[in-house]
Amino acid sequence: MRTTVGIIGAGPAGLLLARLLHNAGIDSVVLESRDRAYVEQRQRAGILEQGTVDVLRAAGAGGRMDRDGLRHDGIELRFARERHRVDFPALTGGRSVMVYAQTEVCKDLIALQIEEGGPLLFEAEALAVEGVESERPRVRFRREGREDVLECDYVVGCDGFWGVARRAIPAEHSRVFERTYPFGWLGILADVPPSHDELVYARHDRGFALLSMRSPAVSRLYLQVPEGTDAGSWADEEIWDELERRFETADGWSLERGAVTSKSVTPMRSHVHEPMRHGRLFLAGDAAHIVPPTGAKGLNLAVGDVVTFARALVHLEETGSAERLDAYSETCLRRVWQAERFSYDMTTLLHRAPDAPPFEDRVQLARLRRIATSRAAETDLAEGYTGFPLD
Ligand code: FAS
Ligand code: PHB
Repeated sequence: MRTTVGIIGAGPAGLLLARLLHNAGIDSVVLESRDRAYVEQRQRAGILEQGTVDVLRAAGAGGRMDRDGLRHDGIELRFARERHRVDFPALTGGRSVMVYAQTEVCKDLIALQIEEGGPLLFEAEALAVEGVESERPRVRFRREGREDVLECDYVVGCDGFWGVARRAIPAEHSRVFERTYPFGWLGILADVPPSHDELVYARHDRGFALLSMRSPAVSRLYLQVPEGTDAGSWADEEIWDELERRFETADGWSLERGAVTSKSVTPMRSHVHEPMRHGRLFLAGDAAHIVPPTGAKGLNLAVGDVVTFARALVHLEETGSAERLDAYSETCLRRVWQAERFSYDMTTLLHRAPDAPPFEDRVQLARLRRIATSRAAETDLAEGYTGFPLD
């Protein structure tokens, strides 16, 4: 097989890249190791930044998002039984976010790809990326028990944290920056209308909690739990009891309970691989960087990377200049480190490390009170949350 851009992985990064290249008249082939049903039901992100919303609309993939997505103009911070709303448009000159699940973004992009785009091969596992320092990089992959080779001009690794692409960058050219956290998130989906009309981020002495949603009928909630927690070890009622404690307020707010339809634990880590490009191999999304989900940045960063790559390749096709492709890693890393910083700040602001000395608790509360009383601090959070501009 032969194509211009070989894309490994049909998560949001790979699918959106294929769409952007299709719209620019550039050939690509997407290899995805799992089947369609798995990719479309895998519960992950739920928040789209303004920039991501604009990109999906411009790519012709915004129809269902605009119909079913929920535009949110703020979030609520909760701490010491106090409530503080952060008004995004007022603080950022009109920016907001969209609650529209990653599963739905993937369904929309897969449907478009199958209808209009190039080949999207499910159950096609990339085994290795070769020849990245040559002009003809190849992806060796296995499908229906047979090995095959995809010859490309460029390979973009959109294969997530556990993918194969990153391994094709020689160790002597790689630098990894990592921070792990001694806790994870126990996440549930529940068939109950959300108990608040915007997301609620709660800092509590017993740990962090997040109220999010998937629709007016489906709630998505998260609890900070010790790292390595087995989701099955928490009974549903225990989860609701603990959520109620952590969302407690002075004004008697209450949490509606409902049937829990899924339960899973997500580990928390910050991870960046530099560079994000080696020869004809480019990394995008979780294949290059991971953020803890507290800042809702994961999916949005992946979108930023593939927009940068697509624009750079179009620039080469139109002008013959590879300057933007050559600046790909540097351009993306500037945005990645801002998102890493924001996600780290939100995580250390709202989670309680198991062995944290009481001094840390006081500092966390002081940081939260600063956000609640200082327009400058509140604006910094609102700008970070609604998203860093795509270059
Ligand atoms: P993805 O991991 O989404 O996609 C990579 C794709 O590559 C997968 O489909 C995989 O099957 C495929 N692949 C892997 N190896 C392959 C191979 N060898 N050959 C072919 N295909 C291969 N972000 C939030 O903002 N909020 C959240 O609540 C949130 N929850 C998360 C929960 C979990 C468990 C995880 C892991 C991430 C979560 N994130 C969340 C972050 C998430 O949204 C990611 O940032 C986003 O999925 C990144 O998209 P991609 O880079 O496309 O990678
Ligand atoms: C989600 O809805 O899944 C979600 C929302 C905000 C976050 C993380 C996850 O910060």
